[in-house]
Parts: sequence; structure tokens; C-alpha cells
Amino acid sequence: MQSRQTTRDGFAAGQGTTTAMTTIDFSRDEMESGRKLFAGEWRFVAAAANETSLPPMRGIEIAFAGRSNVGKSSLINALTGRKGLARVSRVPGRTQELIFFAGEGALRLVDMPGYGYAAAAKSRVAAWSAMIRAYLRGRATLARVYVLVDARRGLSATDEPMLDALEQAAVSHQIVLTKCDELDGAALSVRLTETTAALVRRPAAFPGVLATSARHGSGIAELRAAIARLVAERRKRPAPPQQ
Ligand SMILES: Nc1nc2c(ncn2[C@@H]2O[C@H](COP(=O)(O)OP(=O)(O)O)[C@@H](O)[C@H]2O)c(=O)[nH]1
Ligand SMILES: [Mg+2]
Repeated sequence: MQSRQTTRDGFAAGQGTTTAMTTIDFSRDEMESGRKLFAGEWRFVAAAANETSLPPMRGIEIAFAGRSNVGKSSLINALTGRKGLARVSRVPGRTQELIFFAGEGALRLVDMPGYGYAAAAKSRVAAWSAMIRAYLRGRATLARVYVLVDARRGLSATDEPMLDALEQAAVSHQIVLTKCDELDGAALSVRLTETTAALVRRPAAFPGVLATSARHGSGIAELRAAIARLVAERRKRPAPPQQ
């Protein structure tokens, strides 16, 4: 039997194996691959405010989407172990660009502009939608989009346009709960169950929900393992055409 690394996690402690941090299991080897994948140096590559300024397609991209303030930048910093790599903002709705980061290998991380900011002008929302749709449609190097959802809120109507866009563009996507340190074990368990159930209506979404806390580091090793698994699967496929 595979060892359940997740049970060593703070949130899972004392709750048995049915309420682990994630609904997915990873082997020890996958956890180690995940650690290695993110162990090296990371750097900023490019910021794109529109479709024409996107950097050339290289390697394997993993993007992070979600409403403003959900914790996208914090999660990228936690994954890479670099506090200041992606800027963390207390002011919602700031980042209106796709921001690309590269490590030492083929993997690239993309911090996507947040959505759901109530005060955003209609024209800005339209520009956002056009850019996101163009990016999702044309990006052969994009292996998956992780849609981040605040564990305190759960999935909401605000996330629907993003999930629709991912579905229409046929881009692999999965839900990651953020800020799980704000919930106790029982509430988190309920949220995981509820989110998994909500995804039944969205068969295009990758099954399984990952629970993370950038603040406490919980679930970060599992997310790295999930990305390592994805990168390994992607490598088995023929290379996408380069630009
Ligand atoms: N409690 C808690 N707060 C977090 C966590 N991750 C991010 N935050 C806070 O949420 C706010 C927004 O984070 P940020 O990464 O800028 O979100 P983004 O707009 O999605 O990039 C900041 O004040 C962060 O300190 C977390 O894991 N736990
Ligand atoms: Mg951000």
C-alpha cells in the first residue's frame, strides 16, 4: 500500500485517513519528484497585459487562476519557496497581467489576473475575458490551470465564467482550496466534500480537490507532487508544435 503522506499534515492529524488534506494520494516517489521539481531557482520571465505580448511557448506551463485575493501569488511563492517571487497584494484587483515564471527545468508557472473584483469597470472585465480566452485557446504548452478557491467561501457563481472558459477551450483544470488554515478540520472536511460534489456538474474538471495553506505550508508538497505527476504524463506525449 502507498504511504499516505497527507496524514502527516496538520489538518489531517487525528482525523483518520478519510479527512486528509487532499482527496488524492501520492506515492513517496511522486512527493520526492515534486520536491525536486521546485527545489531550484525561479525567476520572472515575462508579464503580458494582452494577447500580443505573450512570451513564446516554451516547456510546460501550469497556470493559477482564481478571484482577486484568493491567494494565487502566495501559492506560487509557497510552491517555489521564494517569498518575493510573485507579488502578494492586500489590494484586490491589482494584477491585470499574466505573469510568467521559469525554474531551472522545463516547467513554467503562470500567475493569471484575478477576477470577481466588484469595483472593476465593465470595459476592463471585457478586456480580461478576451485576453484569458485567447490565452487558453492558443496555448499548446499549457498543461493545466489550477482554479484556486478560498476555502472559507467555496466555489461560487464568480468562478463560473472561468470554469466555462476552461471547459470551452478544453484545457485541463483542477480546483485547489486556499487559506485552509482559516478553517478547522471539520469545516475543511465539509468544504472538501461539498466542492467535490459541486464538480459532478462539471465533468470537464479534473476530479479531486487539493487543500492548501500558503501561510502554514499545508498541502504544498502534495500540490508539487500533483504537478510532478502531470509533468511526467505530459513528457510521455509528443511535443506540441513550437511557435
Ligand atoms: N490565512 C491565509 N491568508 C492567505 C493565504 N494565502 C494568501 N493569503 C492572504 O490573502 C491575501 C491575498 O493574497 P495574494 O496571494 O495576493 O492573492 P492573489 O490576489 O490571488 O494573488 C493576502 O493578504 C495574503 O496574505 C493563506 O494560505 N492563508
Ligand atoms: Mg496576485
